[in-house]
Amino acid sequence: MAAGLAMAWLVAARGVPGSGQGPAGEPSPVGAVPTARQLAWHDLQFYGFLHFTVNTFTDQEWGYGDEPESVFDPAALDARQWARVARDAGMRGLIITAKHHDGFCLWPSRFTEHSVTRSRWMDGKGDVVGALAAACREFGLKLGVYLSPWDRNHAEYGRAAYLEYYRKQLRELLTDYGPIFEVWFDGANGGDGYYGGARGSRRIDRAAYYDWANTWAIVRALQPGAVMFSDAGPDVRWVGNEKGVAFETSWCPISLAGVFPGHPGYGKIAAGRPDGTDWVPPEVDVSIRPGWFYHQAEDGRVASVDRLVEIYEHSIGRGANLLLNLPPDRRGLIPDVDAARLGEFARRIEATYRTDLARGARANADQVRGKSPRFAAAMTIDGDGGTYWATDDGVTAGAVVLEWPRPTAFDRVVLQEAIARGQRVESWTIEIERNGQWVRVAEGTTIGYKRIARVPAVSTTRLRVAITAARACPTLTAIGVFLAPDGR
Ligand code: FUL
Repeated sequence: MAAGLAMAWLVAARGVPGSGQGPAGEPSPVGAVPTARQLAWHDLQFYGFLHFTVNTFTDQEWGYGDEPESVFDPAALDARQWARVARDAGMRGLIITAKHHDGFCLWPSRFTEHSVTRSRWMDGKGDVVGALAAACREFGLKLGVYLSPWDRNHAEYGRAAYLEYYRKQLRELLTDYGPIFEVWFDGANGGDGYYGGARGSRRIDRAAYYDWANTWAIVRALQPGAVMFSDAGPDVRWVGNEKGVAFETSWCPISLAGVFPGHPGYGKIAAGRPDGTDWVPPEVDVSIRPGWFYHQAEDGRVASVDRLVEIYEHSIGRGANLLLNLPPDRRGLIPDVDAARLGEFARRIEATYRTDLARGARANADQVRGKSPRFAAAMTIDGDGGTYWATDDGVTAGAVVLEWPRPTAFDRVVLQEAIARGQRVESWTIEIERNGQWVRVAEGTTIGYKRIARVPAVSTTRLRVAITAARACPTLTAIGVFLAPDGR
């Protein structure tokens, strides 16, 4: 398939201009809109990363590619423990480094011997990807794979033969392990490596060498439900940092023409833009420890519960998905301290978001699309992600007021747009009524799939969410109101 053709077929669907269905019909989509597979991905919100390979045993972050297979020797590897820890934390899936930059394969690939097959683990008969796939099935999690394009072990890296090898490995992973929800294409390339003994530096043309359009086509053919992650999407994009923070103003649309994984100017476009041509939402990848791989020296530096809550609110709370890394240790287990910390974090999140106080309120709006009950303010508090409040075409500001029979205390307000119609809201405010006056307690810019607004702990009978600017008539599918039990 010609690269251009493949590109056109792969990019996210665009909005259909001018398909207005009248004032009481759904608003026309605005700009780029998500595909069905992207909508399903947005709903996942939170899933885990597993960085595990020879590096775990050599104490490296980037293996050079000359590590003997025998170093990979976990004494008690238990993929069920990984899945249990992830599921208990509310994660919906796990993505594993099937192959990191060092080239060592965690599954018995038919195309190389540089894999678990030559390790001591299970006398060379083990398959980490297979064990994880089985554990994910058992624990109701989705499975994703990271297959590093950069391979510091392979003799042909930088030449055409390596690309063939890479694609064969990809086909293997996408054929042998059941449904894959996300394929992670990393953009890193540091140049030097072992390269089959040549030991040197190999430069590649990042824009051309990997011929991404035709690699992506393999994923579409073998796993049509999977999203692909890279700096250039085509389905999910990098947020631009590894610190656990999405942009305060964050647009799912972005213009990706000419962008490729590892693009040097990526930082400048990472926030997206309202008029971006492609719907490619951001994913926040961050580790629970300083490193991506396990290092004993970092056992005392596991993120605190407060830090994890901050990451959650700065990623999921800014319209992105959160990919939190939990590196297994040399035993082949998620370390006890990480598992315990994650559990505490999950209990905090659960306690905060268990009870949506908006459900006990009445909702009214100053603007309702076509004055139709289908788009009434009540749609924001009905617990149904398929219904939403909207205004008439051409009306780009409006407010929903929630009213409780008794004073209600809260410290977080969650807003969600009906993103299937495109990302529309440009700014919003949150006010509470105090002594007959509206007092502003929060304001912000974009919403997207979800925005978590922290507000000073307040008690009131009336809360007003105002959309103050939007690219077209705004939509809100949910307004949630919550109180953290311990005030944090
Ligand atoms: C980076 C890699 O170089 C790191 O080792 C890690 O895998 C991270 C998630 O992506 O680009």
